[in-house]
Amino acid sequence: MHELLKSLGIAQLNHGTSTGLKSWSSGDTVIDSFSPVDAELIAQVYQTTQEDYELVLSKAQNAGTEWRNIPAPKRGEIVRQMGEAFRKHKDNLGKLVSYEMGKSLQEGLGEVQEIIDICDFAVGLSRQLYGLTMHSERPSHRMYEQWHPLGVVGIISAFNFPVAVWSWNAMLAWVCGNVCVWKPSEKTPLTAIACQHIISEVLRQNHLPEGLSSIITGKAQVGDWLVSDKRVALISATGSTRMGRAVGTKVAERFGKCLLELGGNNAIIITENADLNIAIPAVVFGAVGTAGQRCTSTRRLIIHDSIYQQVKERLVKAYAQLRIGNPLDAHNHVGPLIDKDAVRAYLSAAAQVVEQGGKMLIDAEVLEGAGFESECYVRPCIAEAKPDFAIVQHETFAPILYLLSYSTIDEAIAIQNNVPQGLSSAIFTLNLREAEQFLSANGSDCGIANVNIGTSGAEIGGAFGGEKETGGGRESGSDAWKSYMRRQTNTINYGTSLPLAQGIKFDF
Ligand code: UN1
Repeated sequence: MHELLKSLGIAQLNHGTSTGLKSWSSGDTVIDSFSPVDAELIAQVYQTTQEDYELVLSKAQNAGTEWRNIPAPKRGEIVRQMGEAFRKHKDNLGKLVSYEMGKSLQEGLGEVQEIIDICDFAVGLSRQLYGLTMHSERPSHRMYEQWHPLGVVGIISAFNFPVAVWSWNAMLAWVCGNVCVWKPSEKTPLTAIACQHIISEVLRQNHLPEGLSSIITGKAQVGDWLVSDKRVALISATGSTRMGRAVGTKVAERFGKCLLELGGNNAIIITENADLNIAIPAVVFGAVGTAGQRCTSTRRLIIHDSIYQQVKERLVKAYAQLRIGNPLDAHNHVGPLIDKDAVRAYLSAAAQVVEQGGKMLIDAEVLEGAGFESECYVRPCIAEAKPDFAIVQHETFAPILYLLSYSTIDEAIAIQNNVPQGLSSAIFTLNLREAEQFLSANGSDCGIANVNIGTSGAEIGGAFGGEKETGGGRESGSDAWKSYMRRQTNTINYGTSLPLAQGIKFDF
């Protein structure tokens, strides 16, 4: 591990050895980063003090003035170099993501691939920050709109995608001419520091100010400084609905901009016309992949009653084949939960579904013994439930799948929509009418609606986010870049008179 950290520019702080991280802080309080894989203390990271925070913000503001004057395609060139740097570090960073967060190595590498892909996307975008031109109603007038940088963008990210979600925000924010201050989850600070090292190297080589990219580390208090700070034009926050509600309210109070990507309670509808040979693997991947800790994880399965029994049996059989264990071993399908709090939430949800009248088909269990010393490895479980159970309405960040049944497609769609969250949804059907109804205005109310693919694993090219308690924000592809810029409408009079709009006369 020491070698891996060193290759990413991180010097270990534990066991009294010296610091490579001191530059991020002058304080004494440290955050421990434990791996859920084997309970090892990977390293300790200094927590940002208020003094550090002030320094970070003033450096960010200064860097912002310089950066916004560099033409967007030139900013794109810097982001291109960042993408190259991430290509170079893909293996080591992917491994660190897997070890610090506990997701499979393949998924850790996949996250770094998302960074590389969004860099490529952002490079192209840097020549496509288009505004529209409108026809003025007045003679000899031209009207158009342009997009300007916002200034400082604050990024708050969650432990489950410790690097990819940051990059969706940061790479777009940078080509749009902003500077970024990143507060990563206190559960995964090292992967963030590794990214910062990779970015700062590129900035140094291009003689750009380090304030273009900063990290602040710590718990909610540190995030609160960022959220309440009028100098931060946009807060992009990923995490729980509870966190998003607090952040959204504070940012709204100061009329800042907010991009929220919060909880999901994602469902797959399996109709009687589904191809079960693709539906079953999609459900299993969606429900147990990343140990059920994606915001897009499949939590509810809405099954037509004519095939309910068959789907249930096939799922129980598939779950029996799952291998739970060290995520760095490619042989395993399911790694650990992030920490023991997450294990407690998993056990509590499993108990609640039974209390509320549900039936466990595969019981909740915390695995013990060799290889499971971290006490974070849990058995993915399946419960039969009813759509309106309080626990089914709630997002539990763990591999618990609720089976629900329906008899008409209208009922299935109503069940899918009848939760507070609105991130991702899917239908498995070979029937055109069912598929189109699901995608229509009367269909799924989610930000993501898929046909014959599962709820998780979105590509970077589409806008990512959802409705209702998911927060309404969109990140990553399509025109999500517009959230990182301010729109200005310009009207230019190149004539010799001053005609007023709406036919108003003002003679004197
Ligand atoms: C998240 O869990 O916050 O669609 C993001 C997916 C991933 C992103 C998930 N590409 O599952």
